[in-house]
Amino acid sequence: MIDKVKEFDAVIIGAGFSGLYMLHRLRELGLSVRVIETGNDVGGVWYWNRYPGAKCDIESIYYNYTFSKELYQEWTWTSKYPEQEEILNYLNYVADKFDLRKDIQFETRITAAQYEETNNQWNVELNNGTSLKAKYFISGVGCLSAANVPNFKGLDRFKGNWYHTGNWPKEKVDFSGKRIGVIGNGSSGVQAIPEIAKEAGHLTVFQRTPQYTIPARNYKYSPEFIQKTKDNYEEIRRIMHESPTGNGLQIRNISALSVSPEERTQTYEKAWQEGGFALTSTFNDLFTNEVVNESVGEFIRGKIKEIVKNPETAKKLLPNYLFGTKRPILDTGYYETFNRENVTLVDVKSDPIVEITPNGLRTENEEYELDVLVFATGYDGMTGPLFRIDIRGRDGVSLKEKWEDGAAVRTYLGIATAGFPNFFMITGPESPSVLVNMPSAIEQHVDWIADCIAYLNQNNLDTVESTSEAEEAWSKHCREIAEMTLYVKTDSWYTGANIEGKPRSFLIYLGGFDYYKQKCNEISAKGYEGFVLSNQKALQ
Ligand code: NA7
Repeated sequence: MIDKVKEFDAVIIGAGFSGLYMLHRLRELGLSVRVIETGNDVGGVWYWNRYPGAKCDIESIYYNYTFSKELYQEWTWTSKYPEQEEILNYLNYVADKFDLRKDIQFETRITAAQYEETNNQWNVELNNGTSLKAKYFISGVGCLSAANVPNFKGLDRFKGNWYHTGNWPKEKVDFSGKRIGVIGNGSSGVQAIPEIAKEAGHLTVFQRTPQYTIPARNYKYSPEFIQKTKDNYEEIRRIMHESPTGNGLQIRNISALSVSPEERTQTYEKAWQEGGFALTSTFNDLFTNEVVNESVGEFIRGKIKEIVKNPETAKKLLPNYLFGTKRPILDTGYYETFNRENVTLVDVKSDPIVEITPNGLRTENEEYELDVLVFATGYDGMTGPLFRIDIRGRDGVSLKEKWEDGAAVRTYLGIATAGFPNFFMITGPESPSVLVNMPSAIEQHVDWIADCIAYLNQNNLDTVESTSEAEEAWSKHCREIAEMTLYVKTDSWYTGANIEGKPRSFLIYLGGFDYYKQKCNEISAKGYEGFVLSNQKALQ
């Protein structure tokens, strides 16, 4: 049972991968901590993303914590790409093992938080009308947790049930024999569509942009492989914490232009057969050279034409944006699903959705009768989850006001922002976050934040705040790197283009996780260069 204490050393938002480990680290330092979680249990995105087919597309042996060797030895993953339920079980296991639940307040949402200069504290307001005080206010909101339900006219009049993949109910949704519509075909839609098709009476997929997806070719791990992984714990941890991507993926250091077109195609074919992200690691210039990028795009388009029997449907499925500039997707039988008799593909770019009707959905040219509507329409990424809380720093200025024009998002290392003392963001905007292995990024941020707080305590300090100059330089560095890549050339959630009215800006650090970590370590080794550290109590 959560007690009635109202004042803490730290309040953390969210009990996902970030919040759980942050709680553990701060408790180890002897701090009093309260985690506030909206769901009724731990798990974060893995608590909410229960849609059929939901799984992780990072190898399970890397998609976990490595802070505890014992935990790594105790937990056994069943397959290469873990399903949502297995990851949720893992996070529950972690919560039990480290006795974390006693400091987590479930079914509660943080609505607002203000920094109070007079007492150098954060006042954290909850949706139950109460509030908490904390010296440190730490966000573990995640990068992709603010679900985007497009503002379609008429949704409130729809007579059937509708769901967003990122906010899926705990009870099983019954699709059997029903007419289902799925809007969206990013990672979530591509995972859900083949599973829903198996059960539905009829499935209509409303696709705005055709996507590249690669077969995951998931498989069960053998006991020998698992044992070897556990024996190699130190090496796994090293890879997760020292590689550019934070996982085992290694990009071959060879240009696609240095080999013949035949050899290039053979290489792509071999990687396609291997499955997973092997294709993205074939050459070192896939994401920097448009000619090379087009060669892999053409290869995948060839595969789609081979797999999908109806030429009209195949044509609609052919993507033409630069491969990899939207998040690459792994699938299990996605293109094959369009060979099923109970599946129809509708191109809503050429025939846009006009409204949701009481009985289904209407495009400019057609009306579709539906019993269930599934929104696989993604997220307001990076800033979305932070903006859903009214976070205010010095002089009552809100984060939203400070970053009002999206191009003006300014952070130092993606961890802190000037004017918001003692506020830390785990995998915030302008950190490597979602473009590397999330658990690696999370462990590194949590460790850095915990070390920073320990440093303050050891040095009789109580306040840390980024300088405007440091964040200006960091943000400029982030933008300059992004501009050198092909990512900025495509509309995606990476650029904010998926959210109506959101200013375009690339909010993920692309300089490599290894370099990023080194930079963070250098800054802390120099006594937290770019931050102002002080003892406000002594000054008051
Ligand atoms: P994504 O990747 O943002 O995909 C959202 C999908 O929804 C995508 O196909 C969108 O089409 C489509 N969409 C969004 N809004 C609309 C409207 N208004 N009309 C029609 N179609 C729409 O989200 P996911 O949940 O699949 O994946 C998010 C991340 O989670 C993923 O990258 C992994 O990192 C894990 P669009 O392409 O914008 O034309």
